[in-house]
Amino acid sequence: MNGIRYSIPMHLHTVNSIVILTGAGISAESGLSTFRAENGLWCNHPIEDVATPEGFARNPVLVQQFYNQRRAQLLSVEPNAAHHALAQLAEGFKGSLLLVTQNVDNLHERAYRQRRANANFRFVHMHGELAKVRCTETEMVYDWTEDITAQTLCPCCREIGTLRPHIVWFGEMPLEMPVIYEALRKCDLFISIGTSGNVYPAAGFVAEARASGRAHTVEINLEPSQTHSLFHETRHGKATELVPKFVEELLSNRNKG
Ligand code: BV8
Repeated sequence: MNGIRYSIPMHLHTVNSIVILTGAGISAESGLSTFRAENGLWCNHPIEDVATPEGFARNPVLVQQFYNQRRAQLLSVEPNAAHHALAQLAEGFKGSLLLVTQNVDNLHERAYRQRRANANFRFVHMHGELAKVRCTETEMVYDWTEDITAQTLCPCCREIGTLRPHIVWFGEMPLEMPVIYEALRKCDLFISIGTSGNVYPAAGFVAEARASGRAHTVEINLEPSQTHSLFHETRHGKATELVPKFVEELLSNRNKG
């Protein structure tokens, strides 16, 4: 289904503050599995086994293997046209822009690293990052591209068994929530891209943005999400087709001044 309910209302060329939320759907066309599709990540690995602190305590080897495999996969995928379009927005949009991703891959940063994002651009991985690990003793976070095994020595406490993926599991507090909520309260455009709207608090962000009465809200997704009815505007289709078009509209509207 490739439906566009409304075109961008012309008043949006006055947009000064944007919040963008992305989910697994924006990385799907780069070859990374989403979570809830037929062959998705949660179909082969029950959430409680691999994405909860209890699952990690029960079987750390299984959980480390689950993340080792996904971390290694980062080396064989590239950002797609949707990631690059958002990087172009980060460079071309002169107002304040917060990009919040639920994704733990590094495809957004690899796209905007190829551009000069402007000073008003901020980026948040609210569910953590595959390319980072954390010491469970000291909470120190380290960039990490290798596997973690039962023999991996922690760089800070020089122990084995103390490193975990720097990932927010179910039941854990997502990262940078105060920054996110403040931006949602102030934004005049909220865009949700490639998420099913199943996971909170991210799925509640559209309601947070609408609470101000000022924000225009847009869903860009392959199909209607769980929260699609809360959006002023929905565009259903592939991210690599719809996101570049949306960014082009935004940047050309903005330039009309
Ligand atoms: C928390 C890391 C306390 C792991 C993940 C109400 C309020 C607050 C909490 C809850 C609540 N109700 C329930 C909860 C608890 C729970 C929760 O939401 N459970 C759900 C299952 C009901 N939430 C939590 O535990 C969170 N912590 O609540 O702390 C708190 C309370 C209030 C305020 C602050 C704190 C922690 C949640 C984080 C869990 N960790 N990830 C990992 O990645 O391995 S969540 C996991 O789901 C991923 O991060 C993923 O990003 C996220 C969401 O999934 P999606 O990204 O949407 O992926 P999905 O496959 O579902 O959908 C993909 C979409 O893309 C589809 O719609 C598809 O159509 C579309 N698509 C596909 N291809 C394309 C496409 N679109 C465009 N183009 C394409 N080509």
